[in-house]
This record gives sequence, C-alpha cells and structure tokens, in this order.
Amino acid sequence: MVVLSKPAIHKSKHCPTFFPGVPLIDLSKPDSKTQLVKACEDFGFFKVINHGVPIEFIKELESEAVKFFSLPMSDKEKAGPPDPFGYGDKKIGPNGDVGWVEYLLLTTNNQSGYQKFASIFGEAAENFAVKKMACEILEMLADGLKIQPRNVFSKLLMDEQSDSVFRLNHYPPCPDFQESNGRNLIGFGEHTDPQIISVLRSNNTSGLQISLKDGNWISIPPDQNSFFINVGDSLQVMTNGRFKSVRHRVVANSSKSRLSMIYFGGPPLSEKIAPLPSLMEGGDSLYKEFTWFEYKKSAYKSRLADNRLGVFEKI
Ligand code: GA4
Repeated sequence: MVVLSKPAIHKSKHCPTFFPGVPLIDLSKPDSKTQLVKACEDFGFFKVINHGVPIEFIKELESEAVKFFSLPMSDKEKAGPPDPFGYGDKKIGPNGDVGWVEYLLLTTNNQSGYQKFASIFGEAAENFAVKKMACEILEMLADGLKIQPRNVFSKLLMDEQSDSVFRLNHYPPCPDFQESNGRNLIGFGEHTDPQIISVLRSNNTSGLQISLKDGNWISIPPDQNSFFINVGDSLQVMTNGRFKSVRHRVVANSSKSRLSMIYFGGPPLSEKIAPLPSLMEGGDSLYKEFTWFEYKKSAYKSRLADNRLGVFEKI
C-alpha cells in the first residue's frame, strides 16, 4: 500500500475489552422475531447463527478476496478508483476521509456501469446468499413489529432497482504501530451506515467497535461463523426512530490482517424513505420526507463521522 497521509490515531481513555453482551440470535428458533425486534430496539445490532448461508461459499469468497488483495498494487489499481465503485486504498469517500484500509466496493445492481471485477465478485455480490438472509431477517422484523405486509422492508432489497452495495475491506497489519495507552489506529473511521440493513462477515481478526447508547465504545469479538448485522439510517427512519442505526468503526491491528465482507441492503433510488404509518402510533414523523436519491446525494457530500440524518430531522 502507498502511504497517502498519516493514519488517524484515535485516543480513547479505555482500550475496550470484548463486549460479552452482543445479542446472539438463532434464526431457527421460533421466538427469534421477538428477539430481533428487541435487539434492534435495545442495541441496533446483533449476531445471527443458523443463518442458512453455506460456510464453504463464504470461505471461497474469502480466499478470492485474499487473492485479490495480494495482487501487486498496479493490478489492484486497475480496478480503481472507487468513484463510487471499484478498488480504493486508504481514501474513503470523496471528502478527505482516510483509514488504514484497502477495499473493493461493488454495486449488486448489474445495470450499473462498474463491472470490471464482475467475473470474480460480481456474481458473489449478487449471490452472497446474504441478500436472502437479510430479507428473511427483515420479514421476521416486520412480523415481530406486527406490521403488514411482511415484505414491507424486504421488498426494497428484492427490487430489481435496489441500490445495494457489496464491500470487501482489507485492514493490513500495521507493525510500526504499537497499541499502547489506549491509542487506536483507525482502519475505518466512525460512521453510521446509510442503507436499511448491513450484514458483515469477518475473518478471525478483531477490530470492529460499536458506540453504545451511552456513548461508550465496545469491541465486538470476531466470529467467522456468524453474521454481524446492524440497522442502517433508512431503517431508523422507516421505524420512526424505534430502531437505531449504530455508530461503528474499525481499528487496525499491529500484527494480524482483518478481512471483512459487507452487504449493505438499500432501497431503489426513487424510493421515498419515511416512517411506516403503522409505526407512528398517532405521533408525528420525526423526519422530513426524502427519497433515497436525495439522501445519497447529501451523504456523498458528508464526512464519514457526520450525522447524515441530521438535515432530515424535523426540529
Ligand atoms: C458508509 C457505509 C458504506 O461502506 C458506504 C460508504 C461510502 C463509501 O465508502 O463510499 C461513504 C460512507 C458509506 C458514508 C458517507 C459517504 C459515503 C463514504 C462517505 C464519506 C459504501 C456507504 O454506502 O456509505
């Protein structure tokens, strides 16, 4: 990797130890819909097991990703820059954010122009099999919230025009950086995800941290066999704030490489993002009405850490 600028160092008083309280939801259990709703209300994130995604498929994808990131920089750069899709190194988004990370961003929508790497990952992005699982979770959430039709959220991901994204992140070890005095090297700066739902799978290296409701940062233990799911800004709006989109970040490791794959399930660009009437319970919408296109346009003008929903909140 070419060093473009000094990596950001985040000072935190406490170097967080692994958080033992990540809600763990077994999707094969009959009460999982209630647990999913509770996890989204209480935390905005959870882990799922018995998810139905074959581990062999994930392993295969992982080894393709390892191969890709091991290519000479000149080859990887042929798949860049990420404007907005393609290979990126350290620079995140268009507004000056940087992190100790290299990545490949792909649209899952085949109609989009960027498909240089379709042969390897394009199909994977579509078939990550995770889309199906994400839709099942969204349908269970609709059931748990007692709203009809049960595909009220999932239909947005299933739509042919769904603006979903698949991301591979590689956080190389940073040997010169000694974690001490609670200092963290930022791999991916703090942010909330704009879409409806995010589904992440990482290798066995830690790094993901979440900001709890009280503002404390906690570390998520890595787990190769489960998926880590978090609520995105759009789902927060559709539930009128009942589900919270969580702030999260990734810190780099001094000795181990971290590899993560994330599916960001988003709506079609023309979709109006607004609280579902059945979830307003006679109250008012907390948000001004906007389309996903308008939200994205404003998001791409923001810095990673900005509160992107702020401009759409009613005062
Ligand atoms: C955060 C979530 C996803 O990784 C992403 C990111 C996107 C990018 O890397 O291009 C953004 C960021 C993310 C939010 C604000 C904008 C857009 C970088 C940035 C500064 C792919 C997404 O959809 O939004």
